[in-house]
Amino acid sequence: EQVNLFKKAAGEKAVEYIKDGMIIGLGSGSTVYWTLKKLGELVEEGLNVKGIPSSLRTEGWAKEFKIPLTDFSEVQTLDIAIDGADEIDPDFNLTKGGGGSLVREKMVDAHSKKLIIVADESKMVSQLGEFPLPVEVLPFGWEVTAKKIEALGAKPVLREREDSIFISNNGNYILDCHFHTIADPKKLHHELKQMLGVVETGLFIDMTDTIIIAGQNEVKVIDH
Ligand code: DER
Repeated sequence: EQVNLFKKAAGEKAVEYIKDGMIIGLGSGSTVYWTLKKLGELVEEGLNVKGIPSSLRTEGWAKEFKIPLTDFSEVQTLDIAIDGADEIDPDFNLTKGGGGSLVREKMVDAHSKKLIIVADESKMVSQLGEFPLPVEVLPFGWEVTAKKIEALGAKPVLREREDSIFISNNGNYILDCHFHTIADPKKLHHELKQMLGVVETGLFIDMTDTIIIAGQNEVKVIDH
């Protein structure tokens, strides 16, 4: 339906930033799917790039689209990362992790010279927090970790899929934390990050260079 057309338009637009010889951070999610599909067409036409996938699902799509892959044993700095988001605030801070790939996404995005976020207009918010914040936690003692997050004012819900506990690509659990509003995302990220048992949060702070937003009439490119 319409939102899928917006995702496709935003995802495909990002390919314009990809130049021959680049090492690309391949994000995760249904919007980035369209970036990967379009990139595969350019690779078929001779574009010479390599990508590091930020999830097993993205790795599968990259292979399907014959995008050559590499990894951090070969490169430590990527030229550009293209990723999606669940929420984008006016400072370009993000909530991510809806798809459960936030740790590898942050690893890929943080080591790229430029981070481009592709999204449909529904992801733009005035303040982060309505989308439950995904937090990746160690399975060992997750109940205690959840209690500490609760003390920060959230209702943490252990993510399940098909009646069993969701396991991330890194073998960890994800708590979807219902804060409702996050007034200071940077402060909350640091409070969570230093908690014993927390692996990583879905708050991507001060990382985004450009957002590509598709809506009713247009695809907007906004630099930070
Ligand atoms: O899980 C993630 O972080 C994804 O990037 C997600 O935030 C975007 O998913 P979508 O493009 O399928 O909406």
